Amino acid sequence: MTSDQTTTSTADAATPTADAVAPTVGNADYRDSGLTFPDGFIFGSATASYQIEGAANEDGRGPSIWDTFSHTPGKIWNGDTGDVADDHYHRLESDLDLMKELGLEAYRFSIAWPRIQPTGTGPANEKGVDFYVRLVDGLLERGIRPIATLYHWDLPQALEDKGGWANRDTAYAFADYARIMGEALGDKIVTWTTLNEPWCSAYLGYGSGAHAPGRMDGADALAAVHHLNLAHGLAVSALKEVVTNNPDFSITLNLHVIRGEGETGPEAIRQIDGLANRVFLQPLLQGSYPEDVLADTADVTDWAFVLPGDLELIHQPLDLLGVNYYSTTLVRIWDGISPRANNDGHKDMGGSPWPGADRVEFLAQPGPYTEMGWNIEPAGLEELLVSLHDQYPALPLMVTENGAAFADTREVDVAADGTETFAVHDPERTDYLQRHFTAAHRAIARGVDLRGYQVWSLMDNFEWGYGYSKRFGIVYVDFDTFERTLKDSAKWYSQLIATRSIPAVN
Ligand code: GCO
Repeated sequence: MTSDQTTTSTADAATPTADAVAPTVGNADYRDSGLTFPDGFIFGSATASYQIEGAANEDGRGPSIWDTFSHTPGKIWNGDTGDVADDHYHRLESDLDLMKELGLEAYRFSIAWPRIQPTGTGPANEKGVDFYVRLVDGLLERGIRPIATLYHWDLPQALEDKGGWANRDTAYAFADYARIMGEALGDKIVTWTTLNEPWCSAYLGYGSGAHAPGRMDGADALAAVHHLNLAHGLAVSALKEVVTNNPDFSITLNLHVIRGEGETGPEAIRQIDGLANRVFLQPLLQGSYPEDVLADTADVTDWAFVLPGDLELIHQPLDLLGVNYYSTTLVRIWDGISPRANNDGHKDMGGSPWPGADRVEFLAQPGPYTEMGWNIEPAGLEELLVSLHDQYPALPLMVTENGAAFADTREVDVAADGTETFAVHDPERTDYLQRHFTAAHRAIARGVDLRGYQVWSLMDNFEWGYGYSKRFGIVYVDFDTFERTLKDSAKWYSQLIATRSIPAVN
């Protein structure tokens, strides 16, 4: 896919087209409409198992680290848990119908490992496998491409009890689980994603303590980084042995778009880029760890957990790289005197998600902001996609998550004839999506091989440490009745999918 294949039409002559606008000028306006996406570009939406399924104790599912963590007092806003979540497990058919109604071309979901292997090892739990077979068959019947993620953070608790991702054995257990799923669904899945955001699993789970399992140890976090990378490589190899339909193999990373402030900015960027981005990209795509990261973290760990041969196992050919993008990061080196700024966008539970980078400060950034307090900067998405393409020109990309939380409320709209319907007017989310789809389109126009875009999220759900307090969905969920209501942004997105062209927002 090149810019030649991208057609640009202008619905409104006053609206600049991608080609007419100078790329990446600050935040620019990024409110183009009428931009048309290339044929084959896949519009979809994403969710994750623990965030939507519920049915935590049904059909043989074992406990995951998120069950344990969410049931630990003080870890989650309001004491919320994923026990019931969106009750998606019981509402599968109607949720599939909803996806069809929206016109989704793809659905990115994750498989709950503890439904498949309740203790993380051993034979498959057939009822758990069956749920995902029904999900995938239901998607295919409706003409929706299944994009399956094997791990979106719900590690079986029994594996955590043996050391979790800090233990090398977990990587091998993951490959066995991948093989089970490859055997069950290996003729149906079009894109296999091994891991979602290993940055979060490693650093928030084992460093900062903001995510399950809530450990706070820099050495464990770095061991987790390596074992997650290894798990990815082993899983791709295992899947390749059993699948029969020539799918794409991928991983999804939450790469950080990092800006620096002042003269120490470049050094701070180097350190955070190493820990956040290069410690994943380089082993996955080039088969080595960045020397500067090994040096920066030498006081935290000796990296003895990297065994001979590991990097070859990690460095598997990738068909697609999944990119999750929400906002940017601003850093500099702390002067050691003033209070140290810590605005890295994650819940502060006491530990650090940045082992070895103790002198880096995370600065507050200019708004506007989403309900998460994250700055809205569509230019960052364009910049990220273009820079990945420049570094790895042969690697196709897909936006596997982008979206925003806002404080939505459901209202009753009364039509002229007196008919009452629920409605959720969420202009901020539509505006956010319009700007980020524009950014994606501009990246395509600059030659990026971008294959699709999965909006986060299909429906409001359990937002990890923030529980149900943050609504990311394009579909509103009433957490008492579980009734689903299309937000205005969902209707806007439907129109985008139907026309393949960014609709204007009034
Ligand atoms: C992530 C996860 C999602 C989140 C979303 C909003 O990227 O953190 O993949 O599960 O819900 O990103 O924080």
